[in-house]
Amino acid sequence: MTQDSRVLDAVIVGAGFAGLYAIKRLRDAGFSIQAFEAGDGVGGTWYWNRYPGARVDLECWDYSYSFSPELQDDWDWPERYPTSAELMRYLNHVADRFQLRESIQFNTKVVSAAFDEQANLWKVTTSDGKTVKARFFVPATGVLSVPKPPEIPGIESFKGESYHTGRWPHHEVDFSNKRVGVIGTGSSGIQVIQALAGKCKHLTVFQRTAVFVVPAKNHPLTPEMRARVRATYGERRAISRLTRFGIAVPMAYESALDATPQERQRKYENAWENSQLLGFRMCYGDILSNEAANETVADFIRGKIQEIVKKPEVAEKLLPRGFPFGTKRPCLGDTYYSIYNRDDVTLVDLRATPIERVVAEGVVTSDGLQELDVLIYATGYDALTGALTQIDVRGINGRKLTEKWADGAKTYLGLMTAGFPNLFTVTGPGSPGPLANMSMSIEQHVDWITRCMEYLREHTFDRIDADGNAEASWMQHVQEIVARTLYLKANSWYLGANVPGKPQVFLPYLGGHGTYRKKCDDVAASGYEGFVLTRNAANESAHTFAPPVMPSTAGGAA
Ligand code: N01
Repeated sequence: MTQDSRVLDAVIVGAGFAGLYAIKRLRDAGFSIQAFEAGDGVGGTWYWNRYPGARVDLECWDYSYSFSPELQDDWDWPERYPTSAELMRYLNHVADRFQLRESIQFNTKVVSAAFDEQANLWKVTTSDGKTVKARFFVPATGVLSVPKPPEIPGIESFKGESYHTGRWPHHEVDFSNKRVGVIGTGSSGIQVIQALAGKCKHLTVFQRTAVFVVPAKNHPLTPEMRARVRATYGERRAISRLTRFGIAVPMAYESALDATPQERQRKYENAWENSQLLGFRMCYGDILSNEAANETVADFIRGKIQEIVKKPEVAEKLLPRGFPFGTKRPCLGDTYYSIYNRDDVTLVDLRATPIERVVAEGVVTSDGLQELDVLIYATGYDALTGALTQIDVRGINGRKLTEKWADGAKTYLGLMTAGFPNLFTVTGPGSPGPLANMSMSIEQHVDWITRCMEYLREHTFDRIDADGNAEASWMQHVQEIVARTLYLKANSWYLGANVPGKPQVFLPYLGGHGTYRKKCDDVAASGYEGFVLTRNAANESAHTFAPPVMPSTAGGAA
């Protein structure tokens, strides 16, 4: 083990959207930093997710950095929803434009991070056997970065090619004339399925849960559209920062149940035709909080599926049932349902015929063997906590983070977890994270963290930790808000329900991006209410604040 003699201000983990911005912001604020990235390039989630059809489901004018007007001005998005390749081009451009690569050590994983209480320093060990010390530890590791194993017996015995969507190889995969199987029908599965239908000899889709897929209506952007996007960035971002989802879309407050069936039909047709991810959720104020209201949307979409899919027995299998619309993330796809009208696409309903095992020739269900040449696992992620708990993180008294989070992650504001001083999470559990515009949430978190570090520097504090009571109140508040919604009625990754044995605690904060942003700003303005700020022993003693007041979520939960 080699010790890097430097004592840095911060170690950053990851070079995706969050890591790149953290490098830029902290460096600009005069902090000495070092970032580590497991991949051999920047891009984070987009570096790993290169499967055919991969693209973001938020529009480019929302899913991009807002920190630099010059960057906004000179970047032209070719399509409404950028592909993974386009996002990689963008993030590489950002890394070059702001000379971020010089602060990143690639092909290097952070293995462990231990807090030295005497020195108030994090000792960070990396996969190349080196250690480095830093005042602050900033894992910008993303919420969906650790692929979940498929938990199917025999996967190692398959003699064809197999891939996980979240670890797609960097070489071209040839599907022509091959029998391809896809296991999983979440956002990744829906995209890869649409991309491969008609591009291989036969496509077999193994579906355990049918999801709601609404039209993407993706299209190229004309020069006029691009000019309009650039001209309206400022206004759009300013509005977005105040909204529930971090996106400038109009909110609805009336109940779906107060509208006539004709009015609802009109609104839902409009949402279907002019769709975007939040379209249906924006039709009425109670879609995500009232089961009967939610069922009106679910019914409408089921009707569309039955219209599009010609074989009634196939359509029946594709109808999402058993969870409210929107409580598992809805997917976007323009051709998803129509591909099942093709003769070279087969849907296997795993509820009726479960997978028993994978064998050398393919997948065995209770109905027999499906022979395959390529098997794609689109089985999701150990979301929200997986990337952080993979690192051996130890806080005060050597306590392991995995031990503290054994019954579910606990944080104050999704920014810090008590007992792990000077460790900041970016869009961590307990923040709106994946239920708001991720790029905007990332900027908000990194800005807050940078201002906090500047405050500590200015006021000569050596350590900041979340107060245990403030953390407990915040996590209780997170649970109170979700309890007002329908989200707990689905087995989603928001809840950890997709990973066997993972504690099932709903982790994203549903009070809304705007409300949350204000809460974080108020906490900072109060001198970091709910945090404990201390100086080294020789200096002064602890500086604590009263437990925080929870934000009012006028307008209801997300
Ligand atoms: O993962 P998922 P994902 N046997 O967990 C099934 C973001 N994202 O990678 O629902 C059989 O949603 C599982 O079935 P079930 C986005 O936020 C965004 O697709 O557990 N099936 C499910 O169908 C998204 O929500 C974009 O019953 C198994 C699927 O695999 C998040 O990433 C694109 C199984 C997993 O779906 C995660 O999406 C891609 C098993 N053993 C991703 N295990 C865009 O921006 C799991 N499944 C468009």
